[in-house]
Parts: sequence; structure tokens; C-alpha cells
Amino acid sequence: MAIEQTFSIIKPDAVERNLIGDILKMITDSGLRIKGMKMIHMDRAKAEGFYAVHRERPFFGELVDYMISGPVVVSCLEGENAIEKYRALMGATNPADAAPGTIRAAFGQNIQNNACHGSDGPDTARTEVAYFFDKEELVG
Ligand code: RTP
Ligand code: MG
Repeated sequence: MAIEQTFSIIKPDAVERNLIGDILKMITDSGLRIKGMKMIHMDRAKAEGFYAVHRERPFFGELVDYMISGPVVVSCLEGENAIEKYRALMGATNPADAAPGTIRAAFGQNIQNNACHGSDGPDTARTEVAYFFDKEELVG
């Protein structure tokens, strides 16, 4: 199995509820390693660019408002099969549908305020890591 990198956001609802440590513990317990990490507060343009793929969706405006409502923790995670592994650890988009033991089942509040983001494929992982991190901000 190949070593991959993926991109994670601990979203504003989770940061606001002081859950950064709990979520990072689940991430590192899964075997994923943190290659870069920072806390940021996105402005509207940054969040709109990040979620540009969703700009025609009815929830786009609310999603951007939510993502800029407070600070987030962005990270680059690395490990075997990291992209799928982290998607599985997050659980379904809607916390009500997320399997027990997943981040969203534990900490998500609703389909929008769902605690975390993870890249959905190799191309988006590369693009998303580069959207938030300069090369010298990543170790190794
Ligand atoms: P993400 O991109 O954040 O990892 O989440 P995902 O792949 O599981 O879900 P996606 O379909 O890409 O949706 C992106 C984020 O938009 C919010 N959302 N709101 N109001 C709604 O119906 C709705 N649907 C999605 C969530 O914050 C979701 O994670
Ligand atoms: Mg997505």
C-alpha cells in the first residue's frame, strides 16, 4: 500500500468547542502522522476558493459563512492509504449517518457543522495541501 498525504481541517464548530486535542488524538491513534499543521482564520475569499467545487450548491453561502465563523486547524497528514483512511475515520458527511467510532459520530453536530474535512482523492489532496501550505511548512 502506498504512502500518501491528505489534507485535514478541524472545522470552526469543533475548534469553538475545544475539541482540537480530542480529534488530533483520533487522527494519531489511527496511525496517520502530522507533516504540517497550523491554526488559521480564513477570510471569505480563501474559503470560497477552497469550496469552489460546491459554488452552485444551495448550501454554498451558508457553508462559507460557517467556515469563516472562527479559526480552524489545517493539517497535512501522511500514512499508508491516508486519503481513504482519513475519510473512513471522519465518517459520513451527516453525523447522524456516521458510524460509531468516527470523528463525525463523536463530535459532529449536523450535516454542515460536522467537525472535520478530509480530501476525497489524490488530486484534491495535492491541491488542498498546496492551497494552505508552502513547501517549507511541511516536514520531511
Ligand atoms: P468535506 O469536503 O468537508 O470533507 O465533507 P464531505 O466530502 O463529506 O462533504 P461534501 O459533499 O464535500 O460537502 C462539503 C461540506 O459542505 C457542508 N454541507 N452542507 N447543508 C447541507 O446540505 C450540506 N451538505 C454539505 C458540510 O460541512 C460538508 O462537509
Ligand atoms: Mg468533500
